Amino acid sequence: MQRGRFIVLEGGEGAGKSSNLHCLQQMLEARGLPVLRTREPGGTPLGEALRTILLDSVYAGMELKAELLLMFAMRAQHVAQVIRPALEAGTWVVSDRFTSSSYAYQGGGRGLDNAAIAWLEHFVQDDLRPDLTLLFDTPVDIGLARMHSRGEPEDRIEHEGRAFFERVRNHFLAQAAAAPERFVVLDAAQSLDAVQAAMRDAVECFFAPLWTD
Ligand code: T5A
Repeated sequence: MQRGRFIVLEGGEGAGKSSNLHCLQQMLEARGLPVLRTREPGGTPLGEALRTILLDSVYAGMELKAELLLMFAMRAQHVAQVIRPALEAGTWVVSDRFTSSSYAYQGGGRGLDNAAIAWLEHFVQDDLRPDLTLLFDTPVDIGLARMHSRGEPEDRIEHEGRAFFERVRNHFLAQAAAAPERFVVLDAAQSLDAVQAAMRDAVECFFAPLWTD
């Protein structure tokens, strides 16, 4: 049986990842592929419980290293319980965020050491990496305006200032520039229809060698 493929949607707040996830799932299913949709923080009962803690403003003073370790505790469960078994069973996994978010938020945003994040990545994932990361990139102001237009209370991380989200955005773009063979950057400031069309083209193009075999 052929191993499934692992696609991750990344980007800053309000970039439109969740809005595009369903469209990606439908596109893959239309090709007859089994698809599992998941998210981080979350993805398992333990991960969803940790998500509640990570995003709860009650923990506003959370130590930065505690935040990073909770992200990787959540991920260890997600990888072992959900992602790796699905891929091994031939299922395609599409995830709203994964380890690039830890590099961008805890590394770029918080200023934690990249080498520590890389060590945790290897410890938790061994050689598991996304086959393709779709980076939904928007100017910070647009993302924050979309986020605020939903009228929901800000969570602990959304409460950060503009400079934090600029660092996050720049770190995502730097990751994509450093690994163009597994990142595609999408201009997510366009209309949702235009973003979805660009995403479909990017995915078709990336997996064309696999699909024409
Ligand atoms: N985090 C996560 C870390 O710090 N480290 C980690 O390792 C991980 C995994 C997760 C938080 O955790 C942090 C990052 C986050 O701060 P979350 O609630 O999952 O929290 O946060 P987000 O993933 O940012 O979720 P958002 O819902 O804020 O962003 P999305 O999913 O990118 O945006 P979406 O699709 O919900 O869209 C937002 C709004 O914009 C509209 C939508 O309708 C919606 O109202 N919209 C558009 N409007 C116009 N044009 C478009 N093209 C649009 N696309 C979407």
